[in-house]
Amino acid sequence: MTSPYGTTRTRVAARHALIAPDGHVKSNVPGITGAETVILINEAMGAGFAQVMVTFGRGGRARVAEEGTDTFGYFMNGSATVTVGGLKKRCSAGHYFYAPVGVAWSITAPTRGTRVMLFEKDYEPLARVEAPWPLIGDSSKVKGEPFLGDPDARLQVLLPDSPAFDMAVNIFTYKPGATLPFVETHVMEHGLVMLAGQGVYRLEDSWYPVGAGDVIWMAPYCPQWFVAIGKQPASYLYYKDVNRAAL
Ligand code: UGY
Ligand code: MN
Repeated sequence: MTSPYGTTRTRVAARHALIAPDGHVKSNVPGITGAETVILINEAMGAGFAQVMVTFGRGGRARVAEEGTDTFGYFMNGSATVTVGGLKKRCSAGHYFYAPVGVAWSITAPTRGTRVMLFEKDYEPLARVEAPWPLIGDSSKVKGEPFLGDPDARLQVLLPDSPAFDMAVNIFTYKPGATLPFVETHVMEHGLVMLAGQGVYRLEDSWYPVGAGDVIWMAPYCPQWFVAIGKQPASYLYYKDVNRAAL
């Protein structure tokens, strides 16, 4: 889309980034064919993980052999068949999968326009802790719990809260006017996509209007806060590195 005078809401700063959909440029990624793939966040930005959006054409597919990363995929729309290790399921909007390090996964037979958001991380094993296991789930079956006691800001935790898992992926849904209760500053890193609604995100010392389709990177210790605005609830899907030692 052309914007007059070369304007965009996109901003890439040293410790955070807002990537608006108008600036997307696709990449060819090994293992993914018949799709438009956009690498939204990765090490080149300064991040410790990758966030990749794949939009499939008819006949498109993703086939990834065993890799050194763990991969989480979330269906934003459309439908396709997912295999992870020995699991297989026809997935549609709101379904998700997790492929641990060393487990092959695939997405095949997508309807045209099927969009999947991937988060990839180099897995950090822990001595004497079991390996994480493959999963295919449905976010509509995951209960939203009040965040720090606020029933207007609800959190759905999509992956098991087990030391085996070194990443969390959650959905946060806010009623209009609800906020993160304080400006968070923490060691965990985030990659985020707005799924619905709108609001204002504070990242470090800047405030950004955001809406569906916007992607945000927050480096470790990036001060962060959100308020939902408008008449509809706002929700976002986000990644977080978890469960590992300080040193
Ligand atoms: O899990 C989190 O750190 C979450 N409360 N952060 C966020 O929504 N920016
Ligand atoms: Mn946070």
